[in-house]
Amino acid sequence: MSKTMTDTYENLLVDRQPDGVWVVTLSRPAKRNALDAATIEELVRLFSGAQVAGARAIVLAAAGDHFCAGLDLVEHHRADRTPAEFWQICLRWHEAFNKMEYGGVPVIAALKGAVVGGGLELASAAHIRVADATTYFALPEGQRGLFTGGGATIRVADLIGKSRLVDMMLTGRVYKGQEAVDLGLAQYLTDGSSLEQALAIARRCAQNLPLTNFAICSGVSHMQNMSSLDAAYAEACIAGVVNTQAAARERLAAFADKSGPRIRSE
Ligand code: 1HE
Repeated sequence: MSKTMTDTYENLLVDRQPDGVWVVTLSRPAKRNALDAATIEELVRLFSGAQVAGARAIVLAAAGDHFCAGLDLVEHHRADRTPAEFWQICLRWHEAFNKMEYGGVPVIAALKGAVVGGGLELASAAHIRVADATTYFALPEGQRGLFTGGGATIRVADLIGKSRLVDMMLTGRVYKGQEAVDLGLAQYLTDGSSLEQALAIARRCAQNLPLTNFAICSGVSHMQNMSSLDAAYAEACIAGVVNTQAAARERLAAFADKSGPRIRSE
């Protein structure tokens, strides 16, 4: 059994289901799942080991009414950190979120209530975000005399563009509902439970071959960091590996002999 399988966590609940879908629940509801330094370390540990431990897809969920209230402001206040100390804290946030985004396992965030500040930075490192009727997005750092430190300037800008990001940071503007989806803050909006929908999406993703998901959930992000010329080269290289994998032959054979599924609009 790998180390991750035996790991225990204080601030995360990890439910490893038999089909390889893991449900990871942020579990500090009394603090609205605010991210203290210990939780960030647990996220680093979890997302560093998930692919090797056999996770096929991960639902990132939250206990209580709110997904995540961002940086633990009380811990930050009490610790009275130096610039160098908070620089290091932010690097650990980046480590955690980069392990999510580049780790090769699909991460589907089941959002509800507040997805604010560092909570939005966390959500934006997931590959798929599902919002429900209660979900709202904001970057209140500006009003608190702070600045984003967990990747909003990169990932939230990727989702909604620089000018909307700057507006959110300057004014604390809140987005929710269909408008949030139309802007790109989430890909799905459900009238029901975001957890149920995220689970259904995760189960669908988990049916893909692991190497294919690994390429999608690390390669695309890496390629976004490259010039178009280099990204095209890297895409060809990844396709060379993925599209010739032995495990894909069965699926290709099923298409060729007409037993495999056809893509229909309904
Ligand atoms: C917290 C935090 C937190 C709640 N750090 N403890 N993020 C923010 O500015 C959001 C700050 N939080 C809020 O605006 C509200 O708490 C919520 C809208 C999320 C929820 O409101 P509500 O009325 O349900 O809860 P509450 O009464 O405000 O808080 C309940 C408890 O959670 C209370 O603790 P208690 O011990 O007094 O019961 C709060 O102190 C605690 N709590 N949010 C610490 N964020 C790498 S840089 C990232 C920059 C940032 O993320 S800045 C943070 C932005």
